[in-house]
Amino acid sequence: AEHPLRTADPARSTARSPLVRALRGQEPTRNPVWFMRQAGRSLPEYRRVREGIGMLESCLQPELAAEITLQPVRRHDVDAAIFFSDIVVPLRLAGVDVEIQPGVGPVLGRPVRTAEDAAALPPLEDDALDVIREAVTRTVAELGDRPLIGFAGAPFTLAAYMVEGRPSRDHMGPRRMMHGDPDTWAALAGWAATVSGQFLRAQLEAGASAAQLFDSWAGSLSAEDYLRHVQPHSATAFAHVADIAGPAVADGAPLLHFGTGTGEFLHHLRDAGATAVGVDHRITLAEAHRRLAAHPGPDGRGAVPLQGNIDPALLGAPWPVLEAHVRDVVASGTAAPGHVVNLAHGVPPETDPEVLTRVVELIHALPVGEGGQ
Ligand code: 1CP
Repeated sequence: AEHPLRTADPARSTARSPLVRALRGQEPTRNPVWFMRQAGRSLPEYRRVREGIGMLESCLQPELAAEITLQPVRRHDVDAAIFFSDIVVPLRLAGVDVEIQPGVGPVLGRPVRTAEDAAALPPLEDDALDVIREAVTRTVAELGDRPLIGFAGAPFTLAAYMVEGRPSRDHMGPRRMMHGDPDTWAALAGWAATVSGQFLRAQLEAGASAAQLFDSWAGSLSAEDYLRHVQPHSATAFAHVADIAGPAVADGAPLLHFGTGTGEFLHHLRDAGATAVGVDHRITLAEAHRRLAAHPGPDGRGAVPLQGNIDPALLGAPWPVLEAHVRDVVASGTAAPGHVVNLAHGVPPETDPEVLTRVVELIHALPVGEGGQ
């Protein structure tokens, strides 16, 4: 039976939005821009509504999650909302003991280190996702023509937290496991791919117009390890929505795929099943485009729309320095068949929100497809 909260309508007016048009390689009416981590600690209105409420608890209150999702849209006039949630929310909904500790990030009560640990991971029951469907439904009702971007953590990035038990720098645990105990790795990454795919599907079915898979830490892998041990699992996550979204569906919701430090294997991110690829600050968009075009995938796709890549470090620079950088990014993006302007990674918490508003105004004022001068 159809779930009452499954309200996705392929004819929704978000199809004409600058974000969706750019991601489909169509000319947008203005340069679309949004920011990873645009909701959150940089906003005083966020700090106010979050007072006394834990991070994961706030994600599981639909009214509050919807309000926080809308805050940066109201303030900055960005071209999309990103659903306020976290990559570990599906873990919590499955019953995994996970907490988000202030100033630290995700922490697991019982890290996954052995075959027994991986085998004991509980399934994510579909009903548990109703709280997510309700938050998405409330959010899209307020957004009108502006798209909501759903998201999930990719299997490697999720597994990085699950093996280490907390944030780490080198991700030695999961990298050691994929070589030393490949069966346990496959079980863990397979579980993560399934909950990630379920989380994506719930958001798209409830009305998100696009979705992004965050493989934030994939840059700690070699291209070979990514291709062999990680890409198949990320492809499984995307496969959960491949009938309603992504490159194989005409007018399907665009699927973005992003990781930091992944410039050496952007084509592998594309070939996991993404419509468009996010780029960090380490290479220009023109160079990312050149690399993708030079490495067509099994489905024949080479160049695809790009997202990025304003260096968050420049958000605190004097305005003329930041302005010149933003103009360069927009100009560089014209190489690609479509460009959604974003940061190269998340908004740093100490960012002055007025700077973000000014960056959005600048990007919207620049001619479409022309960038700089
Ligand atoms: O109390 C708080 O405000 C905690 C900070 C916070 C916030 C605002 C965390 C803890 N998560 C979030 C929300 C969040 N997380 C969003 C939605 C809002 C938005 O983008 O506007 C999204 C998309 C995420 C996704 C997320 N969580 C990623 C992928 C994106 C990225 O930045 O690379 C990752 C890696 C996480 C894990 C996580 N959750 C929180 C923190 C501080 C971290 C990173 C920890 C680390 O450094 O490893």
